[in-house]
Amino acid sequence: MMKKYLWSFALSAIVFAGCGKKEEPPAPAPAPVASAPAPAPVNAEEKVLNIYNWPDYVPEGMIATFEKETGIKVNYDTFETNEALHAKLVAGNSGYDIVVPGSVFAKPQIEGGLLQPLDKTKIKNLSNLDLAIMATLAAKTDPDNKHLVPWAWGFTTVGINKTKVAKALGKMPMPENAWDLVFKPEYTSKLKSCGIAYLDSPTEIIPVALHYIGKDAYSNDPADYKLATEMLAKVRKDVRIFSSTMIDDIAGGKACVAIGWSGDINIAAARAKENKSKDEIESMLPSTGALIFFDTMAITKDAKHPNNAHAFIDFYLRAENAARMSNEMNYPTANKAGIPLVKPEIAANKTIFVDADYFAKMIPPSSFSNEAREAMANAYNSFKKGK
Ligand code: N2P
Repeated sequence: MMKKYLWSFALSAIVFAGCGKKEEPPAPAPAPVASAPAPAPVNAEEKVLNIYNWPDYVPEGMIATFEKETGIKVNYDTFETNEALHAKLVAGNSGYDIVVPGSVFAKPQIEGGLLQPLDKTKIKNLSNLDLAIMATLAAKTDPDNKHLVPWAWGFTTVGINKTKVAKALGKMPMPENAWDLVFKPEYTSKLKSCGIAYLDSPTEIIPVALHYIGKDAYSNDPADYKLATEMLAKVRKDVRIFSSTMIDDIAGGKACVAIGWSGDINIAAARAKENKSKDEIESMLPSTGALIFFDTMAITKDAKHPNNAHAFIDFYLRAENAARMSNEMNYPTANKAGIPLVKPEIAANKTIFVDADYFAKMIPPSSFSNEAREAMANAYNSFKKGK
């Protein structure tokens, strides 16, 4: 059953470029010399690694395990939006060795020389990755998979507090298309009483709005952004929160309906249960599809600790670590070797590992030109300001 969704990637993948590199025969070992000087250390880097990732994405204790095994001290910081990470990379000297952009942003970052090619000889666990996903990334984002290694994938969708939404809607039935709950005035005017939250990022909201009005979610045409913001303007007064703390906002009851990320909505659901809330929280599968994202690890062009960065990427790619990410963070892994280690209840959760049928409906990521992103940010900011 798990195979089904993986195969659907194969359908969307263009070609499998066979990367069968020829192995060089190992060089013969040099004869020992009595007074040979001590060899220079292979890794002369200071034992530090600076990682910049999204919040709520790394299983508890995983970083500590890496530190213990390697003696490398990890400084782990988080960012809430692709825009925030991108601004740091463009400014340069971010201090970070590993960053985890969404593929929509990774593409311009690669093209802009902000990320360095990986030394694949240092990442033996690359072979654990799903070839179909890697082929998709190569075709759309990172030719020959030179720079990026998937951290996780997931989708942007609608999350609801079922209990509160049912109450706020009263006699009105749930719409067939869950996007109506956040974009259609008939619904938003009712749901504003229990709280509507949007992710606070132009490149999260404008693409879903474009999708909702039947445009290409990755349109680079500012005229389309105008149409999207015209639609959004009609519900602006009903949106309570532009959130960068979505898990807390949903689990803590500040929002009953949200545009959020699939795994985070599932984390909120689990957190509400832990807190003994009677409300049921659900990550929806809108009938017209949700927007897929791939978040990818990459090494910055000016990384001071590239060897340590490669060591961490290889560590994260161990099957058991990839599976822990899925099990604890509720996002599907692109690590094929890790799939058999995913807990049955996570593997069976259709809002984490979606069925092939639904997968086929989802919108794969693409990217935007720098000009398009600027126009989108302007459109988004004027939407946000208007009330
Ligand atoms: C963080 C999830 C980030 C997903 N928990 C969106 N890139």
